[in-house]
Amino acid sequence: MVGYAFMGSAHSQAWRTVNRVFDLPLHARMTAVCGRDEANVAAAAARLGWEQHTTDWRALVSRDDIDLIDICTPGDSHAEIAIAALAAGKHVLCEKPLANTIDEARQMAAAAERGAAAGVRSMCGFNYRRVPAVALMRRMVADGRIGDIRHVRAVYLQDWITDPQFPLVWRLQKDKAGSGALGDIGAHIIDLTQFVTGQRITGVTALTETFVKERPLPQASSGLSAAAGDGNGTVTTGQVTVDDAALFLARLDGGAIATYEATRFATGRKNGLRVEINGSLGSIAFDFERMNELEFYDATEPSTEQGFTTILVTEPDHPYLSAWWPPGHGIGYEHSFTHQARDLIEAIATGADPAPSFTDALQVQLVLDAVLRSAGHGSGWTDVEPIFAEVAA
Ligand code: SOE
Repeated sequence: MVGYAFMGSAHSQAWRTVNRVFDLPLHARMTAVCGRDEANVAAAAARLGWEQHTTDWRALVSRDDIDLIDICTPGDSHAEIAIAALAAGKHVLCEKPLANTIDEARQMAAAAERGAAAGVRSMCGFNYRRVPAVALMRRMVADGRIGDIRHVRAVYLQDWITDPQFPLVWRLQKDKAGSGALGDIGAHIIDLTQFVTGQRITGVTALTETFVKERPLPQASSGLSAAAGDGNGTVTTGQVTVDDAALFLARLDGGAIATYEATRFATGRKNGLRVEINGSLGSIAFDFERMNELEFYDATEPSTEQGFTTILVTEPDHPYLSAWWPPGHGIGYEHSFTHQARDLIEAIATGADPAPSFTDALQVQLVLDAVLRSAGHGSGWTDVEPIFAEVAA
């Protein structure tokens, strides 16, 4: 694994757990973790359960006893690491968003296609697909339970940078993160809604905003709880180069229309990911803050009995859940990463191509790009570029 901060911890938890919960044909061995700072990566290896540590990711990629590279770094290093790993014949799991630019994402998707032809698997880490209620939502939509989809309404609301004194961490720097709320959390709701509906976004009209344009530099390049200043009382500031919030309307290729909102300024909302889909025969809604539940409205029921039903998604017949606790006991955020590891291991073992592929993640990147282009041109209608240039010709 390369990187060991928030996502690295979540992935490590998954690798530690996956074979203890799921019966799989392959066993995950946590061989080595990589980070730039020797002392910190050594401590992380001990804390997270990795056998060895290194400060050189290239050393991991060239080792014969490593089969899979898990990339949990900021977006500016995804492409280089993933392409080198795939070329060396390693399977790759890469955190979202896939890359910082479309060019990089295209190169990664091409490397993944070449890898697939040689039996090398790659997957992008859109973990919310693996929440059982979301997987059930997709199954019910595919089974026609809500009929033809008309509306998709998706929000992802956080508030961890509302304080203007919160420091300029890497997620607020375009060269490191590619974009702000849009790529970090907007990418999740783009992927999730496309996954659930089976429809893809074709065009958008968008608005972005950066409310706080300058922030104190952080003590260290860290994550969601960094401190400002140099530790000696001196605080210098830097420019925020990404969006704090991104809103857009979209059309999907199956005829649905959609609204999306991704913001880090929704005061009081910590990880408010909510998606509602309205169809000709019913509606279905998911709220991450109640992640063991799904709301379902069945318009084919007698009018006297219609109403939103809350499905408690904890039954063994629900996706992933036969491996966990008895009905009603519930699961949490980290389980989505364990399910992600499960699905990837199974794909590697069976020789299947896992989803979301790098090409799927490239398509999300193309939507992000369309949003930024629209926002940069007075919110004008902007088509999402096709994945394959020749398809457009
Ligand atoms: C920060 O906004 C963050 O950690 C994202 O990077 C993750 O993808 C999301 O799951 C939670 O919030």
